[in-house]
Amino acid sequence: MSDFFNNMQPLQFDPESQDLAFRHYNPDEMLIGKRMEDHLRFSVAYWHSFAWPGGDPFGGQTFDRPWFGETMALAKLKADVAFDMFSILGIPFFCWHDADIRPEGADFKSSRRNFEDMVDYLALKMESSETQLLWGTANMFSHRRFMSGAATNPNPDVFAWSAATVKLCLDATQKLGGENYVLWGGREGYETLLNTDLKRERQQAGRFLQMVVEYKHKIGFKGAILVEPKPQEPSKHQYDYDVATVFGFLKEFGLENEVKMNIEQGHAILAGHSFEHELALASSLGIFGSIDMNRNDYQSGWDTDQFPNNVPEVALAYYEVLKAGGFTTGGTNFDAKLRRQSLDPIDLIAGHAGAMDVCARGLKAAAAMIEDGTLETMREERYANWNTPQAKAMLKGSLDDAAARVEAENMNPEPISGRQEILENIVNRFV
Ligand code: XLS
Ligand code: NI
Ligand code: NI
Repeated sequence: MSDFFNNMQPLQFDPESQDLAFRHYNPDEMLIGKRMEDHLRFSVAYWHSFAWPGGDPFGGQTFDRPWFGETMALAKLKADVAFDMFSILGIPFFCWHDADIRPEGADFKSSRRNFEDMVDYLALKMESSETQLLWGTANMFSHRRFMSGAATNPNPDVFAWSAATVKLCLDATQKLGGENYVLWGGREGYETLLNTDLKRERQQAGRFLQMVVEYKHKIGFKGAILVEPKPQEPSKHQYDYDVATVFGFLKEFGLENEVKMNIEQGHAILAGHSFEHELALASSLGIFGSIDMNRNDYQSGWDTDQFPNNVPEVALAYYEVLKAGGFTTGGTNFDAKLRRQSLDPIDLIAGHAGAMDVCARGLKAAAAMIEDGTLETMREERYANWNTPQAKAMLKGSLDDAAARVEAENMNPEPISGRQEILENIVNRFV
């Protein structure tokens, strides 16, 4: 136990509270047959809350945390504070990158030792905590050695370093009982095609992912391997652009039954989609895994990683999650950071607590829309004519068959209203 949060007690569910409390997030509340906590499966991102110094492109560190610095003692203090926050929030999961939890060593070996010692320390902390590991991942984008990519690097030694890093992180994820392993390829892309062999780089990335899956099976890791799509930032163009692009990539390398998606709200927007589009598409392709629930600023156009605060948006996202059958190994990870002026310990708690409430409201609305059923009924009715034997047979027939039927039945299809406004009005009853 550290004194960073000044002995703050766990937050309670109290809809009337004028103080810091959950007004909507009530872990035990039942919604369509499941506890709210088990629907949402919230997770804290170690990197934003405990490793990020508050910098922006025009200025450096604004946060003054007592654990900043590259020593093992400070890394342990950081972990103590993290677990204090997990218990104040009653958060069921957390996520890390290797670089968030351990000090960087002088070479690979010493970084590995630091990492393994910190994994043991986290295991110890987890013994006396309710918080489990949602996923682990490797930071293969911050250090300058990854400046030209990890698996897609023109230098094969960086590929090797990356392979060694993921191996280590998968072992650690398994050791800590992690439910998933995530790969986000921040620099798996390019700045200019003038210096880039795109064909070769995609092959390298595909082989790398196959090697990760092979290793997962070798060690018997039971969790899911998840890829997190993002179109750009930091690279000008990233190969894991969006769900559709990654699905094509998985098919090409025979991985479509091995890898699922970790879909981030802000990344969906950067790719020119809505969050619910990416969720619905992943679900329809059988590759829906988990979500990173953090929004962008709609004016700045960058991945600003803000806590969610828009209930109608969040409701439509959870509507798709529920229609997909809900999370299995996945969850709702707040890959979100405070604004750089939010300096105080209380800001960290309030940021997460508020986001948990926003998600709870969204989930309640989504569950109510499912239970009400009107939206789904209207959607199904729109396709009702496809249930006729003639319509079903048409998909097995030829262009000739269809053409013959048009003339034989003297068809003259009349357009039918799509009822978008009516549907949006129905959604508005619930949010
Ligand atoms: C960055 C990504 C990153 C991943 C984990 O935009 O969202 O934080 O979630 O590497
Ligand atoms: Ni992101
Ligand atoms: Ni993310």
